[in-house]
Amino acid sequence: MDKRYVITTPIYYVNAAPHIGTALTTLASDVTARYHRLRGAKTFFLTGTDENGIKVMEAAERAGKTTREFVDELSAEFRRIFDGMGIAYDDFIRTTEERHTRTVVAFFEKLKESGHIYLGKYEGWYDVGSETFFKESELVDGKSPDGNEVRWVEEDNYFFKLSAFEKPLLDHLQWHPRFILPEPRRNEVAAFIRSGLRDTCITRTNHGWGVPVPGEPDKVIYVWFDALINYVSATGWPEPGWEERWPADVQWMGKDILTRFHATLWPAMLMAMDLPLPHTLMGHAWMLMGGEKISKSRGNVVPPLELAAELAERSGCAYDLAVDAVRYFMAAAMPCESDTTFTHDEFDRRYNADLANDLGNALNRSLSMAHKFTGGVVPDSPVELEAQAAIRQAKEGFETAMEDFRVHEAAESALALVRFLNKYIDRRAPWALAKAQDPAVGSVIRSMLLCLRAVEGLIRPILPSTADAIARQLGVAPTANWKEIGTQSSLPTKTALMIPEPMFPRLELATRRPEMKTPAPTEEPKTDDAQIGIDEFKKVQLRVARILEAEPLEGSDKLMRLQVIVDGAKRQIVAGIRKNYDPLDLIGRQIVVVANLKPAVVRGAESQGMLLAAVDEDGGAILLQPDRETPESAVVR
Ligand code: ME8
Repeated sequence: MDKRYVITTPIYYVNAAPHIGTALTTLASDVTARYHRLRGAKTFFLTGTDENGIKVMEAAERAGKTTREFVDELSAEFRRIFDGMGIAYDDFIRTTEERHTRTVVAFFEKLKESGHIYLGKYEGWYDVGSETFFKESELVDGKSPDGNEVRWVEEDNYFFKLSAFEKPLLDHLQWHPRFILPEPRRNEVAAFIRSGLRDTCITRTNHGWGVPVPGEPDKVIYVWFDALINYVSATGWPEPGWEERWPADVQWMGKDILTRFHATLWPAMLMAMDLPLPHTLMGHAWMLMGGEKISKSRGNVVPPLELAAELAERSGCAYDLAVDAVRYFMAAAMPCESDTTFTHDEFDRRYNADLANDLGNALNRSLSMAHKFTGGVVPDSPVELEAQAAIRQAKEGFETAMEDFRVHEAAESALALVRFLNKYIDRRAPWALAKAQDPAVGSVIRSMLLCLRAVEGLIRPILPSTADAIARQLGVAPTANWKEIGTQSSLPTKTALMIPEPMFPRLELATRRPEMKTPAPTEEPKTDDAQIGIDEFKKVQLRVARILEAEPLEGSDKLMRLQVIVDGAKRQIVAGIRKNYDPLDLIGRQIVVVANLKPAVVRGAESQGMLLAAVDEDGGAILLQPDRETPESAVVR
């Protein structure tokens, strides 16, 4: 039988459409689910929407809709966005569904029968923002500890005996070091529990929108008590088969809802019900924008699919790959212990550096060189040991990172293999081996292609469409089994390769979103005829390029014909540097070129750009090159 693996996200309040903060947890969960599916597990990946409570009812009122209309529309919007992001959930639960209400009622009744729930009187300060009661002593300047407005509430209500679980919870934490990750949050949770747990009021009187208390229609069940039960409602409990879907292997969430709710109330409820506890609660940090948490209530939201559509338009990449680029950004920037800040500049930077340059060049160079030097097929030569070692290291790095749910480190491990591949190509210089008719060229090309195939497998949980595109260009089926990654049989010899297709065209500064553009100077500086303004200079696009091939141009004793790679594509440049340089000195070097010069024909050969060189005493060329290794196609200014 297949191994099973259960992953959950929080269920999201439907008080506004999802943004990249909300989508962050769902994406991390999706990467986890896709990774375990590749490892052969039968997954149950659950997400959904939290549709009860005052917060949702008030948002519906503000929108001028009935609560029912409002929750239906917004829940559908969450689904649309998650589907659009390629979130392959196995189930989507809504707390207004009958299957959920039924389970909540069964939970409530069972806990009442077993004496874990009792009727009492509640007086306290209620924070609608977080749907939580606070003591007078917990308020800060008359507001909740999160800074929300509070209102005084007095009601006859049911209480859950949370205080009885202080010791069992602390014992569980002690015996299960992986119950709470990342590690530092475990101490926060233990400190919170040790500071003392009070019984929790789990019903509200006359608050309208929620699951009614059985036999007492004037009361509804407190939204957090009801919401947490979603994880069990979706399993079909108590019907047979629920054990296939519970306990969760990992429950992903933001740190805001870890300590009080998922790490305290939730396991206590499960203990009271005699149900097993989840293996791990993973509480990641926040994504900030402008110094604040990105949140629906703060209004500083970035909608993920708009970000993708805008990227596709600005860069010219296919929409499904732009969605992958957003997924990649979220995975790579995933806040773990500490918060990270989202900026559009950082999003662009990562796109250019990691996807356009590193991944784009690795794919383009590997396939182009295989076409040039081994006839467009995977050669039948041994894979070099250093390539095998790099693949193994990246794969193990990915696995270790995923073991602890460190999605950002897994992404980094996959990218490390891409970077290794680019450096390996520079160092092993297959063009020079081919020229010298060195038989090692076959091994180098096969090693490059196997690295690319391994990259395809490793990035698959994060960038599924990109992985499909790479597999297609390699002429093989998508990696379907994690074990195959890095094996020589995953890329059979003689496989016919496709001509590389550019996937992630570089973003030009000029295509930045309008608010990102550098403001125009208010006053034009004075110029004379010999001087040019900065705007004129900016028209010249200078880029770092890498020389892939070099050979003397026939019929000229001064000119050299170079093939360089710039902006992910190969170009020919004809330059008068033959007197000072030997072709073999040039291959693999980084130089600076004018990238937007109109092509010209020089001695019968087209030159698609110009390189920059200083002029020596005899009028010869001294090539300008960066003083350290530079990201491919870096802008020079
Ligand atoms: O709390 N950075 O729902 P919610 C990182 N319904 N993660 C973020 C984020 C940000 N800026 N903003 C939101 C609820 N999140 C309850 C949950 S579960 C039984 C009930 C993510 O819509 C993060 O996972 O307020 C956070 O915990 C969750 O969205 C809160 O979603």
